[in-house]
Amino acid sequence: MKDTILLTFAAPENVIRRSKELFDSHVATSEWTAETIAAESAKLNPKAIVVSPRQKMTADIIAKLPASVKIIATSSVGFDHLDLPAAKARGIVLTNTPDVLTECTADLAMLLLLNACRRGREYQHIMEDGWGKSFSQSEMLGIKVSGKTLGIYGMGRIGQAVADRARAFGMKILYCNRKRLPPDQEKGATYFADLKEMLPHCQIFSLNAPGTAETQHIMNDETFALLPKDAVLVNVARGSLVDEKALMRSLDSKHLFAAGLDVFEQEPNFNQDLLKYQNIFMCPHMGSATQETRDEMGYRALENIRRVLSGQPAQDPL
Ligand code: 8YV
Repeated sequence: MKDTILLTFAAPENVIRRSKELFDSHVATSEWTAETIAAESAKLNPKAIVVSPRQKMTADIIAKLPASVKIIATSSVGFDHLDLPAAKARGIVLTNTPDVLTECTADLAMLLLLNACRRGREYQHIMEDGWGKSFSQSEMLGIKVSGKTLGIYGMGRIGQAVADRARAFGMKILYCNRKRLPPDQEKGATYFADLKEMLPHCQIFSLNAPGTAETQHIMNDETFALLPKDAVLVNVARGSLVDEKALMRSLDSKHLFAAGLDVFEQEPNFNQDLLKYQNIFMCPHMGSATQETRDEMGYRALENIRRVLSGQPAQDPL
């Protein structure tokens, strides 16, 4: 008999197909709330639950899960929505999906970087309004990307993939990370142990660290002020890293030139004041949103479940 699992959000077709091949898989047609996950689990007694970052698996929710649940597999690399100690206390294995989304998330960081520097949002609006007026050689100018100094906060897989792409644009790479990387991963980038020492050198600054208590509002009034004038901020990590009110103040004072954001303090109901800033290029948390990557993420979550339910160690334990 196949093990019962819950797929608690509208997963890609290929992932649903694979889940049904492997398991007695109950699939949500739209994203369940965490409360619905607890209620459906109490009814169906699944052995595994697949979740996504918008479903906050707090200690309260985890306490409501039936004893049948052996693993919660998040289809994401980030795991700030999972209460690790609460799951551990109940003997529930938690897993994530690293590696498979590295490239697409780094691609999206470049999309944000280029659009923020080159005024993509404003150009798009001009075209949508019919253009109709020539611009002089001194109007609507952006920031040259090639040759700029890019600072990366969080030089894990995604940070390194952003650095690889930026090198192709002739950018100089600085990074701040808990640990200095070995030379084959550092690839000539300059290490800073202290973010505050790195910020004054970052013409473009990319956030690539996880959302934790330590990184909460790492970008605030003080740290924005440390960036050089006309710096550009890129965030594909977590909205919690940026104090959005401080970001707006920095844009208001014309200290920051622009920002590219894929993630927000509140999602999906983000602070609408951000929309007033034509120099913020925004995406609705789409870093991993390609057909190929979303399939790979789902497969990886299912593989973690398959291993754990067959008595093997998970591939990606948290
Ligand atoms: C989400 C993400 O998984 O992996 C992460 O940490 O934030 C994304 O890849 C994706 O938005 C689906 O919810």
